[in-house]
Amino acid sequence: MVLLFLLAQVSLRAQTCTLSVEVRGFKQLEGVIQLGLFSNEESFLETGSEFRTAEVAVDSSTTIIVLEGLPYGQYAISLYHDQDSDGCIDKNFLGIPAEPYGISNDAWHRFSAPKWDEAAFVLKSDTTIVINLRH
Ligand SMILES: [Ca+2]
Repeated sequence: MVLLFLLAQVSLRAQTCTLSVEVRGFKQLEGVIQLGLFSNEESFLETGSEFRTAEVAVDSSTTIIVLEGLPYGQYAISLYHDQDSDGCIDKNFLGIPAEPYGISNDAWHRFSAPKWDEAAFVLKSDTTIVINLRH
């Protein structure tokens, strides 16, 4: 009985790891990085549907955001440099981001949002990814 209980404990505990996100391409060392981690296509880029969010001050040209305890799986990241720290991404009159932003795999289209398949990556061990900001 004890053994069965232990086996159940092991199998129920999801394997987790740490994801480090290195952000490059800052033009100004001020404000914060706002990061959204998404775990499926349906929620991708939907504000409020993030699997996890993070906010990190930008005070160095190399900014690394560490996300710990993530279950193995497929993820995609959207982030932006909130230069004025107002908690949202500023946009111009055309609705185009006026603050630098980045997507995992550096997925990008000139006139549309990137798709999940382009931005998604598989996480199954401690990993560091690099995202270059677009200006
Ligand atoms: Ca802003």
